[in-house]
Amino acid sequence: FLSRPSELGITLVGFSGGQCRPGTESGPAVLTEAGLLTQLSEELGYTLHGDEQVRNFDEYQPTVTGRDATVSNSTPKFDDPDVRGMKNPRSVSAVTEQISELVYQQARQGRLALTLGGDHSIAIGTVSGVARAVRERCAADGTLPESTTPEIAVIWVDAHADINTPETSDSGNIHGMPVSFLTGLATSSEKGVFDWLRSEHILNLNKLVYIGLRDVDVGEKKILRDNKIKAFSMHDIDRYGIGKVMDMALEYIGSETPIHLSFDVDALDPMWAPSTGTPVRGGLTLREGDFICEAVAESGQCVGVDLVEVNPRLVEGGVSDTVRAGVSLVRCALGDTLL
Ligand code: HAR
Ligand code: MN
Ligand code: MN
Ligand code: MN
Repeated sequence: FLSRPSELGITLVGFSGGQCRPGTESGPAVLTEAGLLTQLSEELGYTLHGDEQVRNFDEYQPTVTGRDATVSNSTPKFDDPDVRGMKNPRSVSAVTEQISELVYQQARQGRLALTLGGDHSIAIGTVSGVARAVRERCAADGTLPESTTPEIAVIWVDAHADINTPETSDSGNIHGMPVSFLTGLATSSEKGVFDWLRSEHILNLNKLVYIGLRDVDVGEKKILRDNKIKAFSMHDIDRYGIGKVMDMALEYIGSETPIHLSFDVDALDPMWAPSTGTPVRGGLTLREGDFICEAVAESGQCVGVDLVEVNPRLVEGGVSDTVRAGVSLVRCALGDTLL
């Protein structure tokens, strides 16, 4: 199909404004300090392109008042009052608009777009950028086989569904909403608040597959049901095993559709990944997480990968576990094999 590209387009996004716990802005730094990018080039043989320096979106970060402090939304560095209950709406919109363009520029050249976050709000940028690039490459220049679907599929691996609309969200944290904006379930015409999203950025609701869900809000469950969204919860993984779940997920997507994998590290059980803002017990083992990534890589359909929600500020002793897990997940998603 898309034969494994040897070129990687990297975007390192130090950003935490999609939620209230400072720390995820250091996620890309700790992952790269652990040697992830070096391993990708030296061991897996990728040529790296793009933004290999971490972009710290400092001017868009909410004010941090101290270690583990809750961000005071009343004193952001960036003047950014709530809109429809959303916290830091202009900051998240501005940052994700930039990410979308950066990721698009990588993906349009046929590079696999790897993004390290950052909280999960950044996927508004990554998924929209990859979706636009694939649509364009299918329409225009024959750089993809003719049978390729001009739309991407997204495999969203997470304890959470992240599909709240501003109206259904209890928290107002935008990292709980990216899927609703990406699929057009939520829209905004407020100036500077996701008004940059166009039809070429949008993900089809029937091309979305969840894996690992176990903490889904009541309003989100209704959205999943009403829209018949494909979801494999932890219950399904218990019932079928991760091997069968991946077979079903990939069959649902079909073999001609490019896949973007958006992996929230909190999909893993906190036993494996404790340093994350909203840990939920009863999650994936590290091997189940790695298997998901391996299966996506093996499909040959992968065009984009995100790893998000690594927060080195939380759980002092657990940071290295979480970072090691993150490194392993990304390596597997990029085609590393056990033998
Ligand atoms: N559903 C809750 C909310 O919307 C919690 C979302 C937590 N999200 C993440 N990303 N950690 O998956 O606020
Ligand atoms: Mn998430
Ligand atoms: Mn999550
Ligand atoms: Mn919850």
